[in-house]
Amino acid sequence: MTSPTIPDSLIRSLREAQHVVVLTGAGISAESGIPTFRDAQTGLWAQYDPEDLATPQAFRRNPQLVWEWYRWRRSLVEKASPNAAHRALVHMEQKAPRLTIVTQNVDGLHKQAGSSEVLELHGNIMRARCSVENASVDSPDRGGSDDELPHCPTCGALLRPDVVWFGEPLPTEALNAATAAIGACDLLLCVGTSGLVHPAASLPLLAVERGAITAEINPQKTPLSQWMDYELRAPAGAVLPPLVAHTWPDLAGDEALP
Ligand code: BV8
Repeated sequence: MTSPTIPDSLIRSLREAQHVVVLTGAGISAESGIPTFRDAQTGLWAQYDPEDLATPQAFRRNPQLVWEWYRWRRSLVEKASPNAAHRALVHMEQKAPRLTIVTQNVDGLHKQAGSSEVLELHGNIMRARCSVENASVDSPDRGGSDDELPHCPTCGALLRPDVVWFGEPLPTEALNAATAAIGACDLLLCVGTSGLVHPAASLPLLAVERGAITAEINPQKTPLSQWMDYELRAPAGAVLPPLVAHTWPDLAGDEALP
C-alpha cells in the first residue's frame, strides 16, 4: 500500500500538539475486514438499509430480523483484529502528551489494539442490554440457538444490542467527554468517517471554530472535507503508520509501523 505525501507542517503540528483527538468511523476498521456501515449491505443483507435495521422501530417490529443482522455483524467482528491504523494510534498515544479517541464504531477494535482513552459514542456490538431495564449484560447469546432471542436474566424482557440506534440519544457521559476533548484539543484527525451521522459529524466543527489544526484521512471527500486544514486521500492503514513514524522517528522501524 503506497503512503501519500504527508506535509511536513502537519508532522510538526502533531509533534508539538499537547492534546490530540482522533474521531474515527467505520473506515478505520475496513482494513480489518469489517464492511463500513454503508457498505455493510452485502449478500444476504443487500436488501436492507442499515438505517432501517438500526432503529427501535425495527426491533419492536421484528426483533428476530434485527438480532439476525447483529449476530451476522458480531460474527465479522469476532473474526476481525485491529489493523495497522489501530496500532499506529496506540503508538501515537505513547508519544503525544494526551490522545483521546472518539469513535463511532461499535467493534471495540481500538480498545482491543491497546488504546486507553477511547470514547464509544455509539456503544459496543458485543454487549447487550435489557430492553426494559437498560442494564448491560455480557454476551447473552452463549448457549441460545440462533433462532432463540436472548432475554434478560433478571426481568425476562428481550435483550437488545448495546448500541445507539437512529433516533436514540448518544450516551451522555461519552458525548460530553467527546465534546470537551474536541473543544479543547489542538489537533484533530478525522479518520474513516463519512461525516453523515449526527451529532458525531458536527463535533469536528468545535475544533475548527477554535482554530485547532484539522486533518481528514479518507480515500473519499466528505461533508467534513471543506473544513479540514489537510486532506489525506488514502486509506487509514496507508497514512497513520507513516504519519506516526515521521512524527516520532524513534518509533520508526517498530514492527507496528511498517
Ligand atoms: C440522535 C450504532 C437525537 C448502530 C450508529 C442532526 C443532529 C442530530 C441528529 C440528527 C441530525 N440529522 C439527522 C439526525 C438523525 C440521525 C442521523 O444522523 N441520521 C443521518 C443518517 C442523517 N442521528 C441519530 O439518530 C442519532 N441520535 O440524534 O438522537 C435524540 C436526542 C435526544 C432524545 C432522543 C433522540 C444517533 C446516531 C447513531 C446511530 N448509530 N451506529 C449500529 O452500528 O448498528 S451510526 C453508524 O453510522 C455507525 O456507528 C457508523 O460508524 C456511523 C457513521 O458512519 P461511518 O462510521 O462514517 O461509516 P460510513 O460507512 O458512513 O463511512 C465510512 C467512511 O470510511 C467513508 O467515508 C469511506 O470513504 C471511508 N473509508 C472506507 N475505507 C477506508 C475509509 N477511510 C479510511 N481508510 C479506509 N481504509
